[in-house]
Amino acid sequence: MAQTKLIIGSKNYGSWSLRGWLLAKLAGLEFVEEIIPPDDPMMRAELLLLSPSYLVPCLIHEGLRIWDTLAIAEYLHEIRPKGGLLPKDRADRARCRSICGEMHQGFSSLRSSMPMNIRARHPGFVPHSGARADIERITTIWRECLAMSKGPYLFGDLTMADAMFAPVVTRFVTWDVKLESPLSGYAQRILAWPAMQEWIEHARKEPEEVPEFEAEF
Ligand SMILES: N[C@@H](CCC(=O)N[C@@H](CS)C(=O)NCC(=O)O)C(=O)O
Repeated sequence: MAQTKLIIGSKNYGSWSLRGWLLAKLAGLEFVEEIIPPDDPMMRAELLLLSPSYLVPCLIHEGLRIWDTLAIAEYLHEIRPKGGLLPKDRADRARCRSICGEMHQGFSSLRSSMPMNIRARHPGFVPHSGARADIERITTIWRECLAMSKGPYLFGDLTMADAMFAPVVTRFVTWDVKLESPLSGYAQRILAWPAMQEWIEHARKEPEEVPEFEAEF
């Protein structure tokens, strides 16, 4: 049988890649990763041909290509229904899907003005009003979920929602967004998730630097 592959971009800058990778880990999928280095145009051109949208992540499983993070999450839930990607309770599943959808299509101010850059630190950064509104909504989501589930993760055990919001946790570290309890504890638990630790360690060692993502905003 053909090898399962996950095509991803930079581990330091690629927030969608991180989500796809965490989802595959959460599902317990065995896969090889194929990394498109941000600074090698030939390699990028070749590998991106594998992804119909020219975007990463793209999962290749049993001859199928799944090229959108939310579609990957739902596909993984279909092939690993007991993998815990979605909560057991129907109402929780509905809320989990709703907040994943919100993360997938929204928070554009935060995403554009505070990009993921695991290695970088911007102490004292002041987000603009659009990003502040996004932070407010994200922290409200986390607070409500943790209050309902009692933690330790958004829906008790880890689910696709934690993978979808994990890059936001790293953004909050990079851009010095201060969190109070219980959100600070939640952020710490996401950072301590062994799969996150593995990703962060690789991101720190990644040699490539993309100047446009290194700029101060
Ligand atoms: N909605 C897409 C977004 C994916 C996306 O924007 N990926 C970025 C990198 S994180 C990308 O591939 N950009 C083009 C490139 O890197 O060449 C998804 O859910 O997967």
